[in-house]
Amino acid sequence: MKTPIDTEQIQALDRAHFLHPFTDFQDLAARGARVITRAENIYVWDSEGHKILDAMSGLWCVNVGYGREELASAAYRQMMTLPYYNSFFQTTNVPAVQLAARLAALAPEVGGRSFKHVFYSSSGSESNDSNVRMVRRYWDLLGQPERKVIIGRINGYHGSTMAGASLGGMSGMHAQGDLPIPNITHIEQPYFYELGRPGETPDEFGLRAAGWLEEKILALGADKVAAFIAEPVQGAGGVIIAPDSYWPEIQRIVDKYGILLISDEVICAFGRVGHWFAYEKFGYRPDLVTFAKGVTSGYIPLGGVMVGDRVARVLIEQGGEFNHGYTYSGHPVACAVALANLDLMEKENLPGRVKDDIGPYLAKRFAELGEHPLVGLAETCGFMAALVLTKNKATHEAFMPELGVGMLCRSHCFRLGLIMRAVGDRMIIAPPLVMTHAQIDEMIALIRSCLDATLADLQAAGQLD
Ligand code: PXG
Repeated sequence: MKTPIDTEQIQALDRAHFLHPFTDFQDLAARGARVITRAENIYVWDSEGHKILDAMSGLWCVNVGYGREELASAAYRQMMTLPYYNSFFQTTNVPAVQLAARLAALAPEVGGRSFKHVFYSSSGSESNDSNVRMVRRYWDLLGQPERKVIIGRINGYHGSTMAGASLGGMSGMHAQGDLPIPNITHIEQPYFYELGRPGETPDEFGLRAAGWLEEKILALGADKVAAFIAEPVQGAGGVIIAPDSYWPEIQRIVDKYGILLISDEVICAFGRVGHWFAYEKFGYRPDLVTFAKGVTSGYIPLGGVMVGDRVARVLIEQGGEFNHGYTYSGHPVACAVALANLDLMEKENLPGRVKDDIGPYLAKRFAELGEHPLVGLAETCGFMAALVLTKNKATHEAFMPELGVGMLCRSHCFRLGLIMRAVGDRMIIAPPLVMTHAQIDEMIALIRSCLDATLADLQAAGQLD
C-alpha cells in the first residue's frame, strides 16, 4: 500500500515555494492547487481520489494517452546506456540521429520542397527562438540583412520566452515586459465568427484575412520582411480554424514576395489534425516547422525545428559556424522516448485514426452540442474542437466578459470530472488520440452536463435573454 498523499501539506508547500506558470499567485494561494497524482489512458486522478477525464491531453501533448509502458522503458534503457551527452563539439548520439532521420522521413514533401534536417531544443518556445535565429542568419547569409521583420498574428501563441512571446500575439503577454522585441509585428487572426462581415461567406473572409498579410508586407516594404509565422490551427488562442481559402492565399502571398513561411505545429503535428504534420492537411509549403509536445507525447521535454531545404542549404553551404544551441539539443533520453512514441503512433495508426475514424466521429457528436441553447458555434478540426458560449443563439450576442461565463463552465467541468479549457467564452478540447468511440460518447455526455449546469446558473442569475 502506498502512503496516502496529505493534500493540505502538499498545498501548503506549493503555496510556500512553487511559482506556477501563467498564474495569479495570490489567487492560487487562497484556493490551494488541485494535486494531480496519477494518470492512466485518458484519465487523471487527484489526491482526493477524483477521477477526471482529461480532454486536453495534459496541455495538448499526451497524444498516446497516459501510462504507456513502452515510453517509460525506452527512457530507462537509454538512461542506463547513455543518459546524456552533448552534440556541440563534433559528437553525436544514436537516438538523436535516428530520430532526425525518422522525422525527415515522416515530413511529407510538398511542391518539391522537403525537410531533411532537424534542429533540436527542449520546448516549443526555444524552438521558435531558434527559428528567429535561423531566419535572421539565412537572410544575412544571402546578403539581405535588412530583411528582419517577422510577421505573426494577433491571438497566435508561439511560446513564452522573449522571442516566443513576441512572435505570439497575446496582448496580456505583450503588456508585461516591453514586448514584442523589435522587428516583430502582427496581423489580425482569421477568425470568421468574430471578424466575418454580414453576408460574407467563410471563403470570402479567408481571402480577405490572408490579404491582411499582403497589406502588411506592402506597408513595411517587401524587402524588409523576413518571414511569416502561424499555427495551422490556433490552439491556445481558442482552436481558431481558418476557412479553407486562407492557406492557399497565404502561400500565394509568401511566394510572391519571397518571404519564409514558418508553420508552428507544436500542437498540430503528430496526429492532432489527422496527419504527421499539419501543413499537409492544409496544403501549404512551409520552410520551417516548429514541433514539441506530441513528439514525445509530453512524457519528457523535447522540441525542435524541421528545417526545409531552402534554409538548410544556405545555412550548411554558406554559413560556417552557427552560434546557437542548447545543452539539451538532441538529448539522448528525450530522443529515445520520441522514437518509442513514434513507434506507438505508427503501430496504432493514430494519425490515420484521427483522419478516418475518431476525428469524423468526434465531429459528428460535437456538432450535436451545437444545438444546445448556450452554444453559438461548435466546430472541430481533427481531434481538437471548440464551442462558443453565447447569450443569444440567433444573434450570437456575447456575454459581458466580466461575467466570466467560460470560467463558470470550466469550474462545472472540473466538478463533474472533465478537463476542458476556457479561452474567454470559447470552450476547447484536444483529447488524447487513443480515445475510443465509447469514450467520446462519455466525454460528450459530460460536456452536455457542464453546459446544462452553466445554463441553469445563468438562468437563475437572469443573464439570458
Ligand atoms: N507554439 C505553440 C503553437 C504552442 O501551442 C508553444 C509554441 C510553446 O511551447 P512550450 O513547450 O515552450 O510551452 C506552444 C505551447 C494554453 C497553452 O493555455 C498552450 C501552450 C503552452 C501553455 C499553455 O493553451 N502551447
